Amino acid sequence: KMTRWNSQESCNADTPQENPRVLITGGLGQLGVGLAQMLRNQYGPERVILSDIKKPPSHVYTSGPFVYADVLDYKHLRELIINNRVTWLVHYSALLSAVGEANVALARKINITGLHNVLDLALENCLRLFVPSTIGAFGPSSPRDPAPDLCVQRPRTIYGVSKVHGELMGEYLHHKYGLDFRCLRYPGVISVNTPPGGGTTDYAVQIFHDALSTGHHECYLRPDTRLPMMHISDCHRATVEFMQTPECQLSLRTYNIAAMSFTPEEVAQEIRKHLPHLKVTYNPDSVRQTIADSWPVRFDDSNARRDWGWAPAFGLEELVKDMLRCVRDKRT
Ligand code: AKB
Repeated sequence: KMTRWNSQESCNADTPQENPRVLITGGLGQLGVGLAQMLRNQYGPERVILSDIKKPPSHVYTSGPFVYADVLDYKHLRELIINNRVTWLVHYSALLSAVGEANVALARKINITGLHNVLDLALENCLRLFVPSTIGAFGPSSPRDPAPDLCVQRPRTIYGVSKVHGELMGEYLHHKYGLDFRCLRYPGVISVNTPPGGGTTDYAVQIFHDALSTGHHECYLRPDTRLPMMHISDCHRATVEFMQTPECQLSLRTYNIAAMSFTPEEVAQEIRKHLPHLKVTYNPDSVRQTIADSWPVRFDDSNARRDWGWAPAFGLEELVKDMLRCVRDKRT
């Protein structure tokens, strides 16, 4: 591997950032396609490359460039970055919390070894690097209501451990070598078109599909489990706005972003305003309940609001209305 680790050279601001060329890893997960769409609307379809190790559905091929890329293959990633003159890298490739606990070795490989490859490449090529973190980067000893940006972080999942590692490595490389590392801690993200895969917050997506199909949702969390959540369009907008913020405005490199916090019972109540017959039964699963109990119930995102103007557009009421409309449209 070629890295700057041993050199005194640091990344400087000579990489043009106004009209970026973007590579998104793990692009076929919950977040990649929507983010690519938002970036392509601003910068043009050809400037945003989606990548993953899976075969995409045909609409992904037609909306802009897609390439196969495995984050564990350093040389191939390097080739992609150089050949396409990439200037921004969005690293979405990761195993989520619940699936990570079921496969710790694989989670360690993808979430930590994959991240190391991406950090090295970003440093070597002076890229602006975005790595998402999460409410999962906190643990039972963290302040939970609210969790501030800077506090004790002792997560008890491999997902959380890998995310804290990512936050710390990125910040270290920023301070030591000037890497333009940017990280947002996402809440649970609620989306229709691309389902989440193997997270602890996934119930909050499934409940909308169940409400409109069988009218019955069996929830794997207790009714009073409160977690921070966000509509996917707020999540994409936060990411784009954060990536566009001039470096001099950032007092931190890792920010919490918040929109709302709710419990399964509260979201069910809000859905019942539109579908009064929704039935929810509770059958807490020990892995996901334990994970959720160790996560913050609320995020303090005051630094993001102050430094780069973060403000969510969706609260619970707007989220429920929009989700029901989108799930309905998808079913017809
Ligand atoms: C998960 O539940 O694992 C993710 C997350 C909150 O990071 N959605």
